[in-house]
Amino acid sequence: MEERIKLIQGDITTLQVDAVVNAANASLLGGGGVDGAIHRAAGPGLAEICRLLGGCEVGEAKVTPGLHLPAKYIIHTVGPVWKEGSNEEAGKLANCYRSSLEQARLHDCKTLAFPNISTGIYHFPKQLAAEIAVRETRAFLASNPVPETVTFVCFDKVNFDLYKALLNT
Ligand code: AR6
Repeated sequence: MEERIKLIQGDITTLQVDAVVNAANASLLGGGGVDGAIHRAAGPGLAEICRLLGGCEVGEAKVTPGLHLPAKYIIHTVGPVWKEGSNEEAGKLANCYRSSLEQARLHDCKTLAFPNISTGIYHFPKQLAAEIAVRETRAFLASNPVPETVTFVCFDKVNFDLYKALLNT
């Protein structure tokens, strides 16, 4: 595998990295899935901070402190809801990865971890989502020294095996 890309199966809230990415919704006020897990682990102060951010557009990313997480920052991005591909979902998901990587760079986050954005409650097809995540991350790392390493954190075995194949591990 490329030295700067890592793959693990597990819970993103436990990672000791400079920033974890949250698969949020446009309100940024919390929800289920990884968003719920991150809010629970970070503590109630996270919702208070998020309330001041005024939401977030699909494909964009906003940064908060990690609060009680081991991670220093949380980069909240909003993935697209899958609607049979008719709504430019692929381009919007690519924007999530690019925006999050750019926020990590701007905050000098040397280590960054991504969940599999949009592949849970938002039903984006896992294979296509993994291809977009790996392609956008490789492209960004090829032209930027920070982040130094990106970890894809897969919660489920299906996603883990898809990433494993794409990353040739
Ligand atoms: N660590 C890492 N990955 C996780 C964790 C965890 N603790 N928990 C779930 N996943 P989802 P979405 C995986 O549904 O599809 C929320 O309500 C999960 O297995 O969390 O982008 C938001 O507020 C899946 O592979 O996010 C939005 O309303 C991936 O994280 C909506 O869900 C993403 O699944 C966003 O939906």
